[in-house]
Amino acid sequence: MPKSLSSDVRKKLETLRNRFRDKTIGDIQGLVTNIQNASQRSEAVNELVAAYQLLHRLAGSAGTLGFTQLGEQARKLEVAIKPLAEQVTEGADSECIRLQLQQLLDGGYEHDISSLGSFLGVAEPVSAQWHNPKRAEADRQSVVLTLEPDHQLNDLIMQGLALYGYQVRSLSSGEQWPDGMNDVDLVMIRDTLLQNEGEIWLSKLHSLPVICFSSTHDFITRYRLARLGVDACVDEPHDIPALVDRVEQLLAEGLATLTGRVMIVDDDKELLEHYRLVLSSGGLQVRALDDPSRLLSELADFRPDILLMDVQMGQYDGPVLARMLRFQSEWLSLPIIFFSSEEDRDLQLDVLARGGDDFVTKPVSDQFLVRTARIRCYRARQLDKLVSLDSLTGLLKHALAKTELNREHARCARYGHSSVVAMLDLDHFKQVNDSYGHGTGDVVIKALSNLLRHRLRSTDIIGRYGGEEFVLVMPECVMNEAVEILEALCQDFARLVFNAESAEFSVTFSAGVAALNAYETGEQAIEAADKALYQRKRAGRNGVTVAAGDLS
Ligand code: GH3
Ligand code: MG
Repeated sequence: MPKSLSSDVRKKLETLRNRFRDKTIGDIQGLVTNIQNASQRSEAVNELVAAYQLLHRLAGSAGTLGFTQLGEQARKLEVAIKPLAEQVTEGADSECIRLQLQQLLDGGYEHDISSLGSFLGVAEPVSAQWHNPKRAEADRQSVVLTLEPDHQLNDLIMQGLALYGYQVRSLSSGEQWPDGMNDVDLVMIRDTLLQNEGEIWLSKLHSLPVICFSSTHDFITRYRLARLGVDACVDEPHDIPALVDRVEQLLAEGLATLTGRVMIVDDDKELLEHYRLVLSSGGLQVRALDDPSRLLSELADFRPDILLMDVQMGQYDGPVLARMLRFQSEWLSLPIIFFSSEEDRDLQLDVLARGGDDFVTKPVSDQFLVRTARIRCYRARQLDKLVSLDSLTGLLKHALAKTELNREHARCARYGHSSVVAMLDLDHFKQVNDSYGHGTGDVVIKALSNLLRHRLRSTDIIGRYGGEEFVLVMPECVMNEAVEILEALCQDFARLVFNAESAEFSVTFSAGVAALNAYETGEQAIEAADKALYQRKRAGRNGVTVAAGDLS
């Protein structure tokens, strides 16, 4: 749903704008003096450099802060004076520069400079809006709305989804979209309901993800559904594990494209604060830094998805900082995007060659800033995931799960809290593969990982340890609690019905648990949980066993 800026953010943006206006009035007075001095005395021509730098800064920042006309005029004046400022830095003859300036001023530049301040009276209203589609907050039960005319099928879907911890609501066809449905996260709808009046229906769904139940495969129908905004088509909604898999993907994607961690570095304090406000109100986590010399320590502390940086920051040069960051392998893949008012494409390419990834040309509109940051954060995390997440289940890969486990072990030692580690393994899984094929086996593995992801806390660590073996770390959790949670999961997983070759079957899993904090190393805790798991296997599977050392 398009969401306007909250009045609090709007007020802050207005305050910033006023601060910029006040400061710029003084800056422009200084600019006029600089130009006058340079035009009157050849010893003062070096003041042209300060004048050029100010115009360059205004051209980059004024538009972003709402003074588009001022920014455009400053750009025009900047371009005109640039050759003279360059002559000054190259040490050309002062008197010759002074005469050229005089000529420029006589040709109308003097009038333009003195009337620059009048553009401070023309600002766009603070009214940026950006799309903030609904997002399921972490740890809140996701709400799914179903519109399926077949009552029996609808009941089956509702019960199946409830097992995974979704809250499910239903609406029958013809029923109006009731008030108070603002918490719905995803909609499932039968294709027949999308005929004729269906278009009106979908318009009510705003930007919610939509799964359509449809067994029609022809191009025209599918194209029409895609045009209506349907995100996924499912043939057989009674296959609950497959359906949940789709739901999980869509919800995770929706959430992921809206969140991200952005670090911004700019020495212009107003501009920096403006970027920070805009990005945070767009739902991103932001760390703003006006002192580039703290870049390395802040990066290590904040670990952003992307880094946005100005090209010129006082004594520091953005591209040089980018190159310096690449000295450390840890930051080799961090996307670095420069804010630049440079229109010189060659210079931009040069900067890219020195370690940057892309440019955003100043002035940057609020909407563009939020959208570009979201997309780039999402892409960056997708790439990161390819490296660290298991492709079948989306869970942490073995090595990363172990690293996280060791980190939690260290935290337990430092803060003295209790955490639990669990090893899980599917029971008689070889038989599943042998009877129904490897593909069906994969569906079962995915179903268990979805169940775990959905039912455990977002702070829990879930890894695919081996083929059909999983590792869990439950931080700040006592043993009784962990056993209770895992036993409930065992029972619910056993109730899931899988479909293959017109046969229905169920699968169970076993778990072994150990108190992470009770062992000297994370490795020893894993071994203890693994032993407990095999005790469980011998004791009849489908349940949870606590490591022997932890029972006392
Ligand atoms: P137990 O209850 O004692 O754990 O018996 P089990 O049959 O589950 O154990 P076993 O270790 O004999 O078999 C595990 C099977 O899991 C063998 C292997 O082919 C299968 N497997 C491992 N990784 C995957 C995978 O990614 N997909 C599929 N479909 N099967 C896998
Ligand atoms: Mg097994």
